[in-house]
Amino acid sequence: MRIAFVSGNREKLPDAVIPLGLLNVMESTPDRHEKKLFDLCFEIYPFQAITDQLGPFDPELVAIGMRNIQNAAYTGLDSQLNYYEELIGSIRKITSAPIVLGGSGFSVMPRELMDRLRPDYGISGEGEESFPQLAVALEAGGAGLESIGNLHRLSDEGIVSNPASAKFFDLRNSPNLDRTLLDPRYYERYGIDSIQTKRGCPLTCAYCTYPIIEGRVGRLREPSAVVDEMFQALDQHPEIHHFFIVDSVFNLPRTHAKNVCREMIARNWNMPWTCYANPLGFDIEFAELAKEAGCAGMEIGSDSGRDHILKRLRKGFTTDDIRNLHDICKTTGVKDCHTFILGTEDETLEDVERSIEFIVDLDPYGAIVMVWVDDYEALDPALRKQRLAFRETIEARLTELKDDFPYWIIPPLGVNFSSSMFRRMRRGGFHGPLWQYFRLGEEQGSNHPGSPARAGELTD
Ligand code: B12
Ligand code: SF4
Repeated sequence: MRIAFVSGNREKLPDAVIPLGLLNVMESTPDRHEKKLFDLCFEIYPFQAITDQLGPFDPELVAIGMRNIQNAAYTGLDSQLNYYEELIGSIRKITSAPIVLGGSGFSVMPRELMDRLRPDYGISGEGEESFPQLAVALEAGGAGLESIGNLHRLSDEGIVSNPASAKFFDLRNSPNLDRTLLDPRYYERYGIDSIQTKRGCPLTCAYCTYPIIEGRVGRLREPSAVVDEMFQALDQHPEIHHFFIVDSVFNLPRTHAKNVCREMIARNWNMPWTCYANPLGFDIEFAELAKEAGCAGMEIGSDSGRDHILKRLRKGFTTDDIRNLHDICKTTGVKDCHTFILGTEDETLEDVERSIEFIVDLDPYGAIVMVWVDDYEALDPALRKQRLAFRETIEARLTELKDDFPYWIIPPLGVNFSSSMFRRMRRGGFHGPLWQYFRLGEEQGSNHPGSPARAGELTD
């Protein structure tokens, strides 16, 4: 079969990120198929580009990767859905090949997206096994479709969704990823690469969608295979300056994380990297190993400065655990950046105020302050209306505070978070998460390029 793999993602904030998931699916699809990657990230006219490029390839199956349904400020569900609708429409104009949607964005609400976007098929969750099975079933005229895990399809009776397969993908069977297939502009312009060391998060935070995408069952890659892939990526793209470990939480299980760090140290890895970390299971040995292995910083989903909210969100940790993590980071010199989400369901303005006080008192190296947006708001106008007024009040409070904390990142207000500022900082040679640079001035004198003042020069 001739299979077109189309990466629809065009988001460039906080970085343009390689289509790692789609590449995994493509490389897991047997080579007897003719496969080609089409990436719309850097296309100025994406619909025209896909029409021009897909036509000559004449695909028999089109697999679209939908990484996000939200934008970077979590305000963009409507426009993302309209974009994908138009993308599917453009593809339909030039080919009658069946269209399959997949990816993390699709997996968050597969049935709603099948209904709204009307692709022929959708696969939620991991695609390494189910997508090749779909190709085989389609070659056989549709035989076996009903046994493909997490397959969604349109039928006369509505949307038919198969249950998930009994087994998750064994990461030890991960394909060797050929990054020469990727658009070099990811590396030339952003200098960042993505690496996955494991899948599955055992925790049960209330709002979290990650288990729908990659499950709760932990599956580890061999540390040597991870570091081999990092070195291979560097060989293929010497413009890489930074790696992001995309695991939902790198330090759980901590033995695995420590072993990955030990492998990097043993092999003299010397390029900076960032990961997500969790206050649970965070210890000084991990922080020290990470630092020695080149960790430039860790991002922590701390979420709230109120214990009863952390409990309601089922985070499994308390504000004391957040403080403990921060203290360890300070002692070991690991930069910590905490994301706080203000105004989650049932939160009062008093809770919001106390959380803000907590952030000020904790004084982490970086703070990303978000305001809660429910993915379903775009599909439910009544819910959106009800939430909007509360969000606006919180945003007004953050507007009052922003000048006192010039290094806070406040995406809904565009504070330290705008395409023009990011573009200039990237051009100025700043790689990886930009929060790492916003307080360098405090450490090294305000003329350092990373000082808020200097970073300010790089903004509008
Ligand atoms: C790491 C990460 C980041 C890092 C990325 C760093 C980097 N250099 O790569 C950072 C912090 C920069 C980031 C930013 C954003 N992220 Co993010 N991110 C993740 C995370 C944790 C892992 C993504 C990843 O690489 N996974 C590894 C790959 C291998 O898995 P995958 O892409 O899911 O692919 C698998 C399946 O989805 C499927 N699949 C993929 N494509 C296809 C295609 C077909 C046809 C099929 C059949 C299957 C299939 O098979 C793949 C292999 O199993 C996910 C959550 C999660 N646990 O998935 C969120 C996630 C993808 N992010 C999300 C969002 C919203 C964003 C932002 C828009 C907002 C933000 N947080 O700032 C930006 C956008 C960035 C951009 N340019 O697109 C959402 C997307 C869903 C949504 N609600 O819109 C997620 C799911 C988190 C969430 N909130 O639920 N992110
Ligand atoms: S720790 Fe992170 S990935 Fe795991 S359930 Fe909680 S929010 Fe989701």
